[in-house]
Amino acid sequence: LVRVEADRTGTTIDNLKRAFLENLYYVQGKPPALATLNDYYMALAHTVRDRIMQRWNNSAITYTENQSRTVCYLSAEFLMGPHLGNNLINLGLYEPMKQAIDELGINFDELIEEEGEPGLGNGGLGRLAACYLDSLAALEIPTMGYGIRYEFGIFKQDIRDGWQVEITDKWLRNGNPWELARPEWTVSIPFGGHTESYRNSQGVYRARWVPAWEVKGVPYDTPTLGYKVNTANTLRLWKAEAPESFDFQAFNTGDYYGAVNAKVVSENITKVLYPNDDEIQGKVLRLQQQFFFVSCSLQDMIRIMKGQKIPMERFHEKFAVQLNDTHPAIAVAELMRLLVDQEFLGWDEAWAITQNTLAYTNHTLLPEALERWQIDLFRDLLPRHLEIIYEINQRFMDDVRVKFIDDDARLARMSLIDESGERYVRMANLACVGSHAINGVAALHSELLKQTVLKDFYEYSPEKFSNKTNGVTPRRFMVLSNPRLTQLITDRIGSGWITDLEQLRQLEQFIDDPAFCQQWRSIKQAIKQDLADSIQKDYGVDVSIDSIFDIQVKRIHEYKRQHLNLLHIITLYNRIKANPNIDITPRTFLFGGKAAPGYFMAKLMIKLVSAVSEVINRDPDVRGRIKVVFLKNYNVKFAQHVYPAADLSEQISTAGKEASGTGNMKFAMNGALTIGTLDGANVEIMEQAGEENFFLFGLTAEEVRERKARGYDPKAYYNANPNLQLVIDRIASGFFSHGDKTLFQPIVDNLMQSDPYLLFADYQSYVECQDRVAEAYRDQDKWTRMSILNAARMGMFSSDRSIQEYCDDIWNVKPVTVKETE
Ligand code: 26W
Repeated sequence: LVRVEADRTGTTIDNLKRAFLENLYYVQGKPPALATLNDYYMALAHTVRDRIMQRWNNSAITYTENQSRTVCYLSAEFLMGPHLGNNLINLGLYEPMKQAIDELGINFDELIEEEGEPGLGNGGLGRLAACYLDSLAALEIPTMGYGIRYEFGIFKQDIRDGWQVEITDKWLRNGNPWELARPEWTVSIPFGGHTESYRNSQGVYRARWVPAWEVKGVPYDTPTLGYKVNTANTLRLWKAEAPESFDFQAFNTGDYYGAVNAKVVSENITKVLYPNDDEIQGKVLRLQQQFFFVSCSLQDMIRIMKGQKIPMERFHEKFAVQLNDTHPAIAVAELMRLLVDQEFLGWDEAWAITQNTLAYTNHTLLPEALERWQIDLFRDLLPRHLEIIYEINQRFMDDVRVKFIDDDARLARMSLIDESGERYVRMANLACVGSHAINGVAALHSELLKQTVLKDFYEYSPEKFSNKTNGVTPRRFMVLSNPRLTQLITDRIGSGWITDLEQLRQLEQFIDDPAFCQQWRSIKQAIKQDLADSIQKDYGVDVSIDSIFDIQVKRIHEYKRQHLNLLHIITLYNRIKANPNIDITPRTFLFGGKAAPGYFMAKLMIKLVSAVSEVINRDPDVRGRIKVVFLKNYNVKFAQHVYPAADLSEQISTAGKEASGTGNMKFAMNGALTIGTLDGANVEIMEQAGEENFFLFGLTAEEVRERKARGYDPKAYYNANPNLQLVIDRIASGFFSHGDKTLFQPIVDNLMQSDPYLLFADYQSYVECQDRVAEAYRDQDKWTRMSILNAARMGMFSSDRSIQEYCDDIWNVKPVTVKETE
């Protein structure tokens, strides 16, 4: 047993102060007189990290000794957000640490704000992975998160002249105090080449992959703490490095530049996150990334099995591997290769293990986002995997043929290979066939999956399908980001809600308590003031906290319909222009979100928000009653300031398009009301909150389908609706673009000619609903009651509930308590 001095891990205020100063001196190498803000941040981070280590080591020892069944969450993205505050919350040290730092005369909140974030994800899918790691640790489930350590994460967004500009995200520039490299567990990843068959010593034919090149995968580990438990799990991210032998070989033959080039090519694999969360691009580098991290992770699991002397036949008993969308779906073929070619298991046994190990979560219905790889590209990179996929497919097609006799069309649709034109490997089909469980991420989405993109697979194996409605962690998105509300709630109902969010229902008893309602309201106002101050500082725009804070923050997408929001804003503006003395409920419209760099329409939508804001914010007729601001570089860190400040949450995607949404949940649990369509998890949010506490508008998914089948004509809506006409004509006339009629023409033309996301069909319903919002806000007492009821009824959207369902229904895994030493 190692004894560690109080200075290293003690938690009294004096221990913390001394530890902080020591870390400043010995880790940063600075006396206070020379320390920068970043030095202070780093010293604080190390002080926190020292207090994590014992939990991390004890967890590792416990899991090893008990050979614990372990969840492996495979995800190409983990959008973790800043670690410092979250770790302090989970350690239960936030308040003491704040006191210690403040007593040293250093502003603690400034140090929290100093931390950047590892932007290793695009949006919903990556953030969900991070929430799930938090809940897995809170529930004491042995877990490994496996992913990619991108050198550059999602780009930093600047806005210049109203346009998005992308800046490289050098998140590792100042060092990363939260990770430890583990070079001793480096693995080797083969690529390219060809396959051969050979006879083993018993004379049995086996396949062998003779790769053309290889790269090294080096693991970097970050601890993920559970809330006030001793569990510290691991997020293991892989960095690609050139194998040294490569350099030496080439160097010895005199090809120095060839050697350097090989190094560059290898290390490129984990250079940058693909910033798309919509369309697939079919780039070989992305397939390299996917195979790289999947192979690293599966080889790591095999190493762990061997270390614990567990026979390979029991792989599925040791590990439950979740595929976060199809990005890691190559795991189906790679696990087969490792078990058959490397561990010499028979095909049938390996296949049973593979299916029992893997499970697949689908996150999107958009057909353009379904991953597929050109056969030639796939074969060049992964020749052995293509053979394995053909073998899986042949057996699978035989099974389908038996179950659905004489149905060639079905066979063609279900085949792992798309042969309708140019040939492709279909990753969703591969994931379905290789998994024992398949799930969608909200009730509606899971139903639509069964009726549309995965229909054939549902009919073939209905028992594999289930729904797991998404959730978010209340530790980061309430306790950390909204301390004032947390305090108020805890004062009334105790702190049990933090790990059992259903307990928020106890707040319902206070909706008629005027003191409580007053406190609830003044907290919201105070938070709005903080955001208003930062908007004034960063954008020079004055916003009133008595206006409705009406917020839409999420990736910019046509299906998410930020431009429908704009149509409403312009409608209000037109009303003011027609009648400057009109009585209007003041509103502050806030937008935030990144557009994929190659997504022209999304970038033009950002420009339109900026253009509209410029006109409206300075038109004297408006008299400040409506304001529009595009908040640049929306990320997790900024999100934490945004959700608590919202009055109204915009969740206005075309019904049937948003798989779930998770921002919708973060808003509602912080007391925002939602204006939304019956899409994704909005359906369940409304069910929970009660229809009377939710602003519903728009066509249902079913109606959208019918409308399109019947032949949708946006012009008919335009011709029939003078207000809509006025809005569209304003944009088309160049009113928002200094007279330039061409600038926004692509948006206008798109809406007038096809309107694929049915903005025009939903316009009237949306505007009328917004009028109800404006009316409701005038009755502040009523609004506050609705706000409290929303928060009180969001218990089911804790990621603890989601994870419990995954544990029970898919992973079959139980908590393992980690004991405290000393
Ligand atoms: C290959 C390009 C690509 C990249 C990422 C295609 C698709 C994706 C993701 C699946 C997109 C994504 O983040 N989906 C979101 O997942 C969230 C978590 O389940 C849901 O809440 C969102 O509704 C869904 O859009």
